[in-house]
Amino acid sequence: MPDSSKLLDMYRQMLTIRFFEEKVFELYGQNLVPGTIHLYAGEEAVAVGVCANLRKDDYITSTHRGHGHCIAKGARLDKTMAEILGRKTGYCKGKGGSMHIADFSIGMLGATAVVGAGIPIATGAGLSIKLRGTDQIAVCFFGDGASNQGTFHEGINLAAVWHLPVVFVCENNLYAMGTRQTRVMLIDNIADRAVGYGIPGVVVDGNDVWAVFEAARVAVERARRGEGPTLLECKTYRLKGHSRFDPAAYRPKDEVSEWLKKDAIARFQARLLEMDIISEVEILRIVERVRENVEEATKFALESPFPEPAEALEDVYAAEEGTAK
Ligand SMILES: Cc1ncc(C[n+]2csc(CCOP(=O)(O)OP(=O)(O)O)c2C)c(N)n1
Ligand SMILES: [Mg+2]
Repeated sequence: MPDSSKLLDMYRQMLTIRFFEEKVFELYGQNLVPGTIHLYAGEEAVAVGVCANLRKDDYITSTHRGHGHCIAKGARLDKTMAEILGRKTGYCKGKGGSMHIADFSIGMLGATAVVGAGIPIATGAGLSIKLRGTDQIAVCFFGDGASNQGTFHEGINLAAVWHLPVVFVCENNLYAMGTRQTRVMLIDNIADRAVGYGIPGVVVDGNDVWAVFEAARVAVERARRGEGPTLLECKTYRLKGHSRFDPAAYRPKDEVSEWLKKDAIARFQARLLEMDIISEVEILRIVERVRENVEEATKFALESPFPEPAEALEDVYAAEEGTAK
């Protein structure tokens, strides 16, 4: 069982992601976010439960819905918000935006707008770990929709055959844009596909952070021991539509209300209270502090300059050795 301070950290991180996403949505409504946004609210237990098992030098690859992965892996809120708002102080100097945040210093290899593209990148990271002989691991987050891409088959099969230290985490939120899983797959559990690659496939309640933590722990330990990859499917649900102001009218009302009852933060909070790990007063204090952190990050981002147009082509190609940038 994770100790109390670890559990409280996980609670704080889930709240941070939720409040951060609420703020991004608000800023988007004020026309302050260039491009589009895909919010992670509702799915916090997956990123937090998985990343709570990782070291700073472990790697993750992320998706278009990546803010939660960044925060859970230890990204700074101010630089993340600045990137989303297209500011020069952001992780990618404001030129990547919401879907292209990377920070190699914390092992965050990057979000990507190309669905399924993180899968072979995580396999590549796993191969690099194996060739260097370290005990790091790589975790790949991707959606149910991404599991129908060719990259899923190629990336996982190769990682399995080479026993690479990778954990493939499928965030099954039942929809790929407006397309329901049942319209494009005849299986209930995406984890069943693991059989085709000869690796363990595990299904977990993705709205139960404790369950995700435990399932990920087993997969992470297996990968670190050099025994190869696991496919971990986390059943979850996004609170908002796919992106921007998508009202998600394609989701039946009773389905939405059922999932709202399973909200990961409310459930975890109730459990921590029940176990006497936290008190109502401490909750109020944490909530207030987390809100302040998000406000500070937003202020930093809003006060930061935009990149200069002349800088647009900088950082596009790696500099050759021995030459200036
Ligand atoms: C290769 C590719 N095909 C299509 C798209 C358009 N697209 C963006 S997000 C998305 C749905 C992805 O669904 P899923 O993998 O379940 O992730 P979720 O959005 O549910 O987190 C699609 C089809 C894309 N960005 N890249
Ligand atoms: Mg999905």
